[in-house]
Amino acid sequence: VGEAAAEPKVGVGVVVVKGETVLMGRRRSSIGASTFAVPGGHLEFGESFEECAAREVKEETGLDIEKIEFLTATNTVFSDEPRPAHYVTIFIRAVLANPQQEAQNLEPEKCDGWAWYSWNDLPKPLFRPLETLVESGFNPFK
Ligand code: 8DG
Ligand code: MG
Ligand code: MG
Repeated sequence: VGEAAAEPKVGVGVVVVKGETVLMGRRRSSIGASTFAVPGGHLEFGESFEECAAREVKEETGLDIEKIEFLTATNTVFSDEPRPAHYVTIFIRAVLANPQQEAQNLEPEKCDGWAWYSWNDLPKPLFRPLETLVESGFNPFK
């Protein structure tokens, strides 16, 4: 079957921090549809994690980020999806280059809209890689 040739892919998830909050939006994309995720996307050939993070955040929200740093990685097999997938997610933390800048929903076919959420009061359900990150006790504010 088609899945026999499938390979794990690398996703980059960007935890953009503003004050005590992080930027999240409800996904419309096929994998994890209607779950809340941080901005991010596929690592492109030749790209650093930091370049991918800045590019995806810009493409999806228009925001410029800085202080881009590696947080941790998660390993997620989406076996229940219509098209099974396996992602290694590189989680990155960053802050806004300009804290006054507003997030725009630049890919409305992929996301319902962006909002800032407190880490202690995250929207549900979370996209699975993010849920794994939260359940591990990880806190981007510590
Ligand atoms: P791209 O083609 O623009 O690179 O990707 P995209 O259209 O932005 O797709 P995406 O679904 O936002 O990201 C690509 C994959 O990255 C997604 O299908 C699964 C993986 N991914 C994770 N964790 C995270 C996460 O926390 N946020 C985002 N946005 N994607 C993630 O494994
Ligand atoms: Mg994306
Ligand atoms: Mg994208």
